[in-house]
Amino acid sequence: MLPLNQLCTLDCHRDGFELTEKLKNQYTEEGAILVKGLFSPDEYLPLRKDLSGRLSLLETHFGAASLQNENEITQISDRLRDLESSHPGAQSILYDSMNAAPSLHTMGAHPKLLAILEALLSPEISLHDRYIILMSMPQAEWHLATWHQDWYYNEGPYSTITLYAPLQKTDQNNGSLTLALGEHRKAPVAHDEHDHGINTKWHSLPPEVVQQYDRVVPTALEVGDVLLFHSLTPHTPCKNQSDYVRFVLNLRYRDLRDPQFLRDGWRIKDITHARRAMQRTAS
Ligand SMILES: O=C(O)CCC(=O)C(=O)O
Repeated sequence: MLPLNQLCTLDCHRDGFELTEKLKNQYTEEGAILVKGLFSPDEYLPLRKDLSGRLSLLETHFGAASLQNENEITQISDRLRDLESSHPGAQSILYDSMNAAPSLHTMGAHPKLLAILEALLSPEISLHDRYIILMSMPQAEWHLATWHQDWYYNEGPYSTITLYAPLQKTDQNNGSLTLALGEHRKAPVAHDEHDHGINTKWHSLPPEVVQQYDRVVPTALEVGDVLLFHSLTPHTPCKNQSDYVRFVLNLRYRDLRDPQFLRDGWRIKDITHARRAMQRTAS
Protein backbone atom coordinates (compact mmCIF):
# COMPACT_ATOMS: atom_id res chain seq x y z
CA MET A 1 0.00 0.00 0.00
CA LEU A 2 1.35 3.46 -0.97
CA PRO A 3 1.09 6.47 1.40
CA LEU A 4 -2.16 8.44 1.59
CA ASN A 5 -3.12 10.49 -1.52
CA GLN A 6 0.04 9.43 -3.37
CA LEU A 7 -1.53 10.15 -6.74
CA CYS A 8 -1.38 12.84 -9.40
CA THR A 9 -2.73 16.04 -7.83
CA LEU A 10 -3.82 19.49 -8.95
CA ASP A 11 -3.81 21.76 -5.91
CA CYS A 12 -6.19 24.59 -6.89
CA HIS A 13 -5.25 26.74 -3.85
CA ARG A 14 -1.63 26.76 -4.99
CA ASP A 15 -1.73 26.27 -8.78
CA GLY A 16 -5.14 27.49 -9.98
CA PHE A 17 -7.69 25.48 -11.89
CA GLU A 18 -5.89 24.58 -15.10
CA LEU A 19 -4.49 21.13 -15.84
CA THR A 20 -0.92 21.15 -17.16
CA GLU A 21 0.22 18.73 -19.87
CA LYS A 22 2.28 16.98 -17.20
CA LEU A 23 -0.82 16.34 -15.06
CA LYS A 24 -2.81 15.17 -18.09
CA ASN A 25 -0.05 12.70 -18.95
CA GLN A 26 0.09 11.53 -15.35
CA TYR A 27 -3.68 10.97 -15.39
CA THR A 28 -3.27 8.90 -18.58
CA GLU A 29 -0.60 6.80 -16.80
CA GLU A 30 -2.31 6.43 -13.43
CA GLY A 31 -6.07 6.51 -14.19
CA ALA A 32 -6.91 8.90 -11.35
CA ILE A 33 -6.37 12.51 -10.35
CA LEU A 34 -7.06 14.38 -7.15
CA VAL A 35 -8.21 17.98 -7.60
CA LYS A 36 -7.66 19.62 -4.21
CA GLY A 37 -9.85 22.59 -3.35
CA LEU A 38 -11.74 22.70 -6.65
CA PHE A 39 -14.81 23.90 -4.78
CA SER A 40 -15.02 26.10 -1.73
CA PRO A 41 -16.94 24.55 1.18
CA ASP A 42 -19.78 27.11 0.85
CA GLU A 43 -20.48 25.88 -2.68
CA TYR A 44 -21.93 22.74 -1.04
CA LEU A 45 -24.67 24.67 0.77
CA PRO A 46 -27.29 24.23 -2.01
CA LEU A 47 -26.70 20.45 -1.88
CA ARG A 48 -27.16 20.42 1.89
CA LYS A 49 -30.31 22.56 1.54
CA ASP A 50 -31.79 20.12 -0.99
CA LEU A 51 -30.96 17.21 1.31
CA SER A 52 -32.39 19.00 4.34
CA GLY A 53 -35.55 20.18 2.53
CA ARG A 54 -36.36 16.68 1.27
CA LEU A 55 -35.65 15.25 4.72
CA SER A 56 -38.07 17.75 6.30
CA LEU A 57 -40.82 16.65 3.92
CA LEU A 58 -40.18 12.99 4.73
CA GLU A 59 -40.05 13.70 8.49
CA THR A 60 -43.43 15.45 8.26
CA HIS A 61 -44.86 12.74 6.01
CA PHE A 62 -43.82 9.96 8.40
CA GLY A 63 -44.91 11.91 11.48
CA ALA A 64 -41.33 12.18 12.82
CA ALA A 65 -40.08 15.32 14.57
CA SER A 66 -39.18 17.79 11.84
CA LEU A 67 -35.97 19.79 12.23
CA GLN A 68 -36.49 22.15 9.30
CA ASN A 69 -33.35 24.25 9.19
CA GLU A 70 -30.68 21.89 10.46
CA ASN A 71 -28.52 21.58 7.40
CA GLU A 72 -24.99 21.05 8.72
CA ILE A 73 -23.81 17.67 7.52
CA THR A 74 -23.70 16.17 11.03
CA GLN A 75 -27.30 17.34 11.61
CA ILE A 76 -28.49 15.92 8.29
CA SER A 77 -26.77 12.67 9.23
CA ASP A 78 -28.42 12.51 12.68
CA ARG A 79 -31.83 13.28 11.17
CA LEU A 80 -31.44 10.64 8.47
CA ARG A 81 -30.29 7.99 10.95
CA ASP A 82 -33.25 8.76 13.23
CA LEU A 83 -35.73 8.65 10.37
CA GLU A 84 -34.30 5.44 8.90
CA SER A 85 -34.41 3.71 12.27
CA SER A 86 -38.05 4.71 12.89
CA HIS A 87 -39.10 4.28 9.22
CA PRO A 88 -36.87 1.77 7.42
CA GLY A 89 -36.75 2.60 3.71
CA ALA A 90 -36.76 6.40 4.20
CA GLN A 91 -33.06 6.58 3.27
CA SER A 92 -33.75 4.88 -0.04
CA ILE A 93 -36.56 7.38 -0.82
CA LEU A 94 -34.24 10.30 -0.04
CA TYR A 95 -31.45 8.72 -2.13
CA ASP A 96 -33.71 8.34 -5.20
CA SER A 97 -35.16 11.84 -4.83
CA MET A 98 -31.70 13.43 -4.85
CA ASN A 99 -31.24 12.22 -8.45
CA ALA A 100 -33.45 15.12 -9.55
CA ALA A 101 -32.23 17.72 -7.06
CA PRO A 102 -31.38 20.98 -8.92
CA SER A 103 -28.25 21.50 -6.80
CA LEU A 104 -26.73 18.22 -8.06
CA HIS A 105 -27.31 19.21 -11.65
CA THR A 106 -25.76 22.64 -10.99
CA MET A 107 -22.68 21.13 -9.29
CA GLY A 108 -22.30 18.51 -12.03
CA ALA A 109 -22.22 21.20 -14.72
CA HIS A 110 -20.06 23.70 -12.81
CA PRO A 111 -17.75 25.51 -15.31
CA LYS A 112 -14.64 24.89 -13.13
CA LEU A 113 -15.35 21.17 -13.20
CA LEU A 114 -16.30 20.97 -16.87
CA ALA A 115 -13.05 22.71 -17.88
CA ILE A 116 -11.06 19.95 -16.15
CA LEU A 117 -13.20 17.14 -17.53
CA GLU A 118 -13.03 18.54 -21.05
CA ALA A 119 -9.25 18.74 -20.76
CA LEU A 120 -9.15 15.07 -19.74
CA LEU A 121 -11.78 13.82 -22.23
CA SER A 122 -12.83 16.15 -25.06
CA PRO A 123 -14.98 19.26 -25.57
CA GLU A 124 -18.01 16.99 -26.18
CA ILE A 125 -18.92 15.23 -22.97
CA SER A 126 -22.18 13.92 -21.56
CA LEU A 127 -23.32 13.35 -18.02
CA HIS A 128 -24.52 9.92 -16.98
CA ASP A 129 -28.22 10.10 -16.06
CA ARG A 130 -27.72 8.93 -12.46
CA TYR A 131 -27.00 11.97 -10.28
CA ILE A 132 -25.99 10.34 -7.03
CA ILE A 133 -25.41 11.47 -3.49
CA LEU A 134 -23.93 8.40 -1.84
CA MET A 135 -25.27 8.00 1.70
CA SER A 136 -23.15 5.35 3.36
CA MET A 137 -24.69 4.48 6.72
CA PRO A 138 -22.42 3.67 9.70
CA GLN A 139 -21.44 -0.03 9.79
CA ALA A 140 -23.63 -0.80 6.75
CA GLU A 141 -22.39 -3.56 4.39
CA TRP A 142 -25.19 -4.63 2.01
CA HIS A 143 -25.19 -1.42 -0.06
CA LEU A 144 -21.44 -0.90 0.25
CA ALA A 145 -19.27 -1.53 -2.79
CA THR A 146 -16.11 -3.53 -2.60
CA TRP A 147 -13.26 -3.77 -5.19
CA HIS A 148 -14.76 -3.05 -8.64
CA GLN A 149 -14.35 -1.17 -11.91
CA ASP A 150 -17.17 1.28 -12.63
CA TRP A 151 -17.27 0.18 -16.25
CA TYR A 152 -18.85 -3.14 -15.20
CA TYR A 153 -21.80 -1.21 -13.77
CA ASN A 154 -22.14 1.54 -16.39
CA GLU A 155 -20.62 0.36 -19.69
CA GLY A 156 -20.02 3.08 -22.31
CA PRO A 157 -16.52 4.21 -23.30
CA TYR A 158 -13.66 2.92 -21.12
CA SER A 159 -12.49 6.52 -20.78
CA THR A 160 -15.62 7.47 -18.77
CA ILE A 161 -14.65 9.44 -15.67
CA THR A 162 -16.20 9.00 -12.23
CA LEU A 163 -16.39 12.04 -9.97
CA TYR A 164 -16.23 11.50 -6.21
CA ALA A 165 -16.60 14.64 -4.06
CA PRO A 166 -17.39 14.20 -0.35
CA LEU A 167 -19.69 16.56 1.56
CA GLN A 168 -17.62 16.09 4.72
CA LYS A 169 -14.04 15.13 5.51
CA THR A 170 -13.69 11.56 4.33
CA ASP A 171 -10.95 9.21 5.49
CA GLN A 172 -10.43 5.53 6.28
CA ASN A 173 -12.57 5.84 9.42
CA ASN A 174 -15.75 6.84 7.56
CA GLY A 175 -15.09 4.84 4.42
CA SER A 176 -12.89 6.76 1.95
CA LEU A 177 -11.84 5.19 -1.34
CA THR A 178 -8.70 3.18 -2.07
CA LEU A 179 -7.58 3.01 -5.72
CA ALA A 180 -5.29 0.75 -7.73
CA LEU A 181 -3.28 2.99 -10.07
CA GLY A 182 -2.22 2.01 -13.58
CA GLU A 183 -4.58 -0.99 -13.80
CA HIS A 184 -6.97 0.88 -16.16
CA ARG A 185 -4.53 0.27 -19.04
CA LYS A 186 -5.34 -3.45 -18.95
CA ALA A 187 -8.51 -5.09 -20.34
CA PRO A 188 -11.64 -5.01 -18.13
CA VAL A 189 -11.79 -7.87 -15.62
CA ALA A 190 -14.90 -10.06 -15.18
CA HIS A 191 -16.88 -9.29 -12.01
CA ASP A 192 -18.93 -11.70 -9.94
CA GLU A 193 -19.84 -12.56 -6.38
CA HIS A 194 -16.60 -12.70 -4.35
CA ASP A 195 -15.71 -12.61 -0.69
CA HIS A 196 -13.90 -9.39 0.30
CA GLY A 197 -14.90 -9.69 3.94
CA ILE A 198 -18.23 -7.85 3.79
CA ASN A 199 -21.78 -9.06 3.08
CA THR A 200 -22.59 -6.95 0.02
CA LYS A 201 -24.90 -7.11 -2.98
CA TRP A 202 -22.14 -5.69 -5.19
CA HIS A 203 -20.38 -7.88 -7.72
CA SER A 204 -16.64 -7.40 -7.48
CA LEU A 205 -13.19 -8.18 -8.83
CA PRO A 206 -11.66 -11.56 -7.91
CA PRO A 207 -9.56 -11.25 -4.68
CA GLU A 208 -6.58 -12.97 -6.39
CA VAL A 209 -6.60 -10.19 -9.02
CA VAL A 210 -6.79 -7.48 -6.33
CA GLN A 211 -3.84 -9.05 -4.46
CA GLN A 212 -1.62 -8.45 -7.50
CA TYR A 213 -2.13 -4.70 -7.68
CA ASP A 214 1.19 -3.01 -6.97
CA ARG A 215 0.12 0.67 -6.73
CA VAL A 216 -2.68 0.71 -4.17
CA VAL A 217 -3.41 4.21 -2.80
CA PRO A 218 -5.72 5.05 0.09
CA THR A 219 -7.25 8.53 -0.04
CA ALA A 220 -8.39 11.13 2.48
CA LEU A 221 -10.40 14.07 1.17
CA GLU A 222 -11.55 17.42 2.53
CA VAL A 223 -14.77 19.20 1.55
CA GLY A 224 -14.02 20.87 -1.80
CA ASP A 225 -11.64 18.14 -3.00
CA VAL A 226 -12.70 16.17 -6.05
CA LEU A 227 -11.37 12.77 -7.04
CA LEU A 228 -11.68 11.84 -10.73
CA PHE A 229 -10.92 8.37 -12.02
CA HIS A 230 -11.10 6.21 -15.16
CA SER A 231 -13.92 3.64 -15.49
CA LEU A 232 -11.40 0.77 -15.43
CA THR A 233 -9.54 1.99 -12.33
CA PRO A 234 -10.21 -0.60 -9.63
CA HIS A 235 -11.34 0.97 -6.36
CA THR A 236 -13.06 0.19 -3.10
CA PRO A 237 -14.57 2.18 -0.25
CA CYS A 238 -13.97 0.90 3.27
CA LYS A 239 -16.66 0.35 5.84
CA ASN A 240 -18.00 3.48 7.53
CA GLN A 241 -16.87 3.00 11.15
CA SER A 242 -17.87 6.52 12.25
CA ASP A 243 -21.11 7.69 13.86
CA TYR A 244 -22.11 9.75 10.83
CA VAL A 245 -23.53 8.96 7.41
CA ARG A 246 -20.89 9.53 4.70
CA PHE A 247 -22.34 11.78 1.96
CA VAL A 248 -20.53 11.94 -1.38
CA LEU A 249 -21.42 13.60 -4.67
CA ASN A 250 -20.93 10.85 -7.26
CA LEU A 251 -21.27 11.49 -11.02
CA ARG A 252 -19.98 10.09 -14.30
CA TYR A 253 -18.88 11.79 -17.54
CA ARG A 254 -18.65 10.17 -20.96
CA ASP A 255 -16.69 11.26 -24.02
CA LEU A 256 -19.02 11.62 -27.01
CA ARG A 257 -15.97 11.71 -29.30
CA ASP A 258 -15.04 8.13 -28.39
CA PRO A 259 -15.17 6.39 -31.83
CA GLN A 260 -16.79 3.15 -30.61
CA PHE A 261 -19.35 5.03 -28.50
CA LEU A 262 -20.28 7.14 -31.53
CA ARG A 263 -20.58 3.97 -33.69
CA ASP A 264 -22.93 2.59 -30.99
CA GLY A 265 -25.16 5.67 -31.40
CA TRP A 266 -24.01 6.81 -27.90
CA ARG A 267 -25.96 3.91 -26.46
CA ILE A 268 -24.63 1.48 -23.90
CA LYS A 269 -24.57 -2.29 -24.19
CA ASP A 270 -26.21 -4.84 -21.92
CA ILE A 271 -25.56 -4.51 -18.18
CA THR A 272 -28.40 -6.76 -17.00
CA HIS A 273 -26.08 -8.94 -14.91
CA ALA A 274 -24.82 -5.95 -12.90
CA ARG A 275 -28.31 -4.41 -12.60
CA ARG A 276 -29.76 -7.67 -11.26
CA ALA A 277 -27.06 -7.86 -8.62
CA MET A 278 -27.81 -4.31 -7.47
CA GLN A 279 -31.57 -4.97 -7.23
CA ARG A 280 -31.12 -7.79 -4.73
CA THR A 281 -32.33 -7.24 -1.20
CA ALA A 282 -30.47 -8.41 1.90
CA SER A 283 -31.50 -11.92 3.01
O1 LIG B 1 -17.84 5.44 -1.77
C1 LIG B 1 -18.56 4.50 -2.01
O2 LIG B 1 -19.30 4.00 -1.15
C2 LIG B 1 -18.54 3.88 -3.39
C3 LIG B 1 -18.08 4.82 -4.45
C4 LIG B 1 -17.73 4.10 -5.70
O3 LIG B 1 -17.41 2.95 -5.71
C5 LIG B 1 -17.78 4.80 -6.98
O4 LIG B 1 -17.84 6.03 -7.00
O5 LIG B 1 -17.73 4.11 -8.01
